[in-house]
Amino acid sequence: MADQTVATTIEQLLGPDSPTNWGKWGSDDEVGSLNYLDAAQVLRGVSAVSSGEVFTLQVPIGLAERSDPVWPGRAPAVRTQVMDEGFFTRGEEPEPTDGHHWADDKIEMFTQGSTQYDALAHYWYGGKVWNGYSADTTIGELGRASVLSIAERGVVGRGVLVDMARARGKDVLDSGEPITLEDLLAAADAQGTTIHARDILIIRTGWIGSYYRTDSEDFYRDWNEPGLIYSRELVEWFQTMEIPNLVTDTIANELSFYPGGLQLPLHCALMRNLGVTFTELCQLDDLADACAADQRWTFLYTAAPLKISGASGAPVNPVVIR
Ligand code: UVW
Repeated sequence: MADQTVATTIEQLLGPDSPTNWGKWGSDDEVGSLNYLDAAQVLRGVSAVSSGEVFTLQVPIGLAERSDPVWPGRAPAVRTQVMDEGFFTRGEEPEPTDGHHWADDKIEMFTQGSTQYDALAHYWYGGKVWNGYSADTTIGELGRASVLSIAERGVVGRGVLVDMARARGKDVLDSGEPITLEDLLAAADAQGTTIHARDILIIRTGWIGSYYRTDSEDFYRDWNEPGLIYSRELVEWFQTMEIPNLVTDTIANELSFYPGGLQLPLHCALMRNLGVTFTELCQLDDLADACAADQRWTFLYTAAPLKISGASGAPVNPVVIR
């Protein structure tokens, strides 16, 4: 009879021999599977461009009419106007003799409070982060595998979009709706898309698009984002396919919660163990519509998060060219 025991720790779920790429790119590596994106992959991405359409995947920061979507516990960005015409009108700023006026503003936000790259050392278990670095290297700032390394390198390659919402005939997947490896491959197949080795994998669930059509109370009720669900086969597939980057339109790129109290195990199995970079919270609806219209699901994907030293994540506005 199959073992029905429910894992209560990440270590139990993944097992002692979970696939890793630790050491594969040397003992100092901080960008993991992005190493797969060599010049040949850049050119393969460029060769997927045929119509010249451009799509930007970041959600807006600091919209006046709607606060930014964030993982519960994080606060939305606050943009503050620190200088504008009003300061002169109210006499709070001396009038410059040459007649110039100006505007300035500042932002307070979580580095993972918008469309973002996660640093490879963002999430861990067992006292070790990506490549085996000690979890102590995260104290105060990420001393190893911070987002700065990803930012300095940049990400360019062939992107492939799998539209799971469309495949299931929905505008948006339900709260807690899982995607298995089998589901992913079947949806790609139904689109007529082949996922090739070293493709940047982009999965649309419709989730973030739905945020802007739903009131906040409904959006966060019974919080459990839909997405990829952990299985050993899925992790082995990512490793064998040498997937460098997982991009989705959810806040955390995977099904949030599991029985036994587990949260986000793919952050551990893919990010910590394989060095797969995560791009989260993308707006994919317009891109998906364009892909569906002409049935071309591959393109050039380019991105570089902000260069924030020691950070566990950084905002990014990925650019796709079809
Ligand atoms: C969490 O860490 C909860 O999610 P993310 O990867 O979006 O930052």
